[in-house]
Amino acid sequence: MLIKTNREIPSSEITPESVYVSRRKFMGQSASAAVLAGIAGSAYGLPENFVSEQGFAKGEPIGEKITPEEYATRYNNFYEFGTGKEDPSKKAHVLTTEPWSLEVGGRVGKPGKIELEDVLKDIDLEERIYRLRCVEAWSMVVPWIGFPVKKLLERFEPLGDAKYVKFTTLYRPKEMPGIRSIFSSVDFPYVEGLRLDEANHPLAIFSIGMYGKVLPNQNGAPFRLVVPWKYGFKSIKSIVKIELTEREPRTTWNKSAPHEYGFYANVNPNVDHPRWSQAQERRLPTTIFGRKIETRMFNGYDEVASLYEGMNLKRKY
Ligand SMILES: Nc1nc2c(c(=O)[nH]1)N[C@H]1C(S)=C(S)[C@@H](COP(=O)(O)O)O[C@H]1N2
Ligand SMILES: [Mo]
Repeated sequence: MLIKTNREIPSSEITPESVYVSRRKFMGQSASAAVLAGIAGSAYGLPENFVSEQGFAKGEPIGEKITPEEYATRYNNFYEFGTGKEDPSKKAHVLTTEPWSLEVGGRVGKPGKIELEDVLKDIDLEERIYRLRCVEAWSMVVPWIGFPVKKLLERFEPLGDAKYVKFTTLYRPKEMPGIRSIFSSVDFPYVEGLRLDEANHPLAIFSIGMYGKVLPNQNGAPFRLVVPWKYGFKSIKSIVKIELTEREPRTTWNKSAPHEYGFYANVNPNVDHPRWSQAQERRLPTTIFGRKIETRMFNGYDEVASLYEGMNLKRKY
């Protein structure tokens, strides 16, 4: 579903049922990434501004305004660099993101290590405009660049008994001051998880870029998850390890405060966080005095509802 709308239209005049996801394949064939990989001085095989260089305008027509890049890249959660919203943009530049290898193991037929550059050589990248809503009730609309999670997992041949996927972030205290800090409230390495069928849903992507460029470090370079129907903390950044498991993995936020952060963490206006309501959100850019908008079930991505049929989402929060 791809509807062209005038980006100048204020979001208030657009029906909420209009497009909330749009996709664009900006690289025609799988060979295109390999072609780009030849460009010298580029990040993991891709040049800076690679979308623009491919001749595509930034941003896709969408029923909601795209959050200005400076907000999406300066107001972040990335506890490895500190707990303040501006810590990641101030401190994450020291992170070395090249080379970057990924380890994939657990219940797969072909476990192994793969260089990110090699992953990108034969995968089609797409731009997807997704809302991301933080559990702290702010949200943003970002043009992500990436590819479906399923595309990577299938290469490693998941076994029949694999039910969950566990993702782990890089643990490198030398470059991550938040790990060294005594004030951190969570354990490292940061771990997240999805049920395998959630990970395989076409809306779940690995992202390597945003706003037409490779990901800034503060947004999870070089390689992060984006699961648009779940609270932001599920979208784990700077992933180095992926394991398929039979059992539900223990996750960072669930371990640190189990009754505040469940494993599922689906955006759900009907289930409050124990300390605040989840019925509304503030769209960046905004202030605490800014206008609130209604939060939608599954962040508006209704097509995932069938994944949870028959489940009590108040208990499985
Ligand atoms: N490794 C890691 N991933 C993380 C986090 C983190 O602290 N560490 N924070 C999460 C939270 S709470 C949110 S809301 C999103 C924020 O993504 P953004 O900074 O790109 O907006 O990243 C998620 N991924
Ligand atoms: Mo968050």
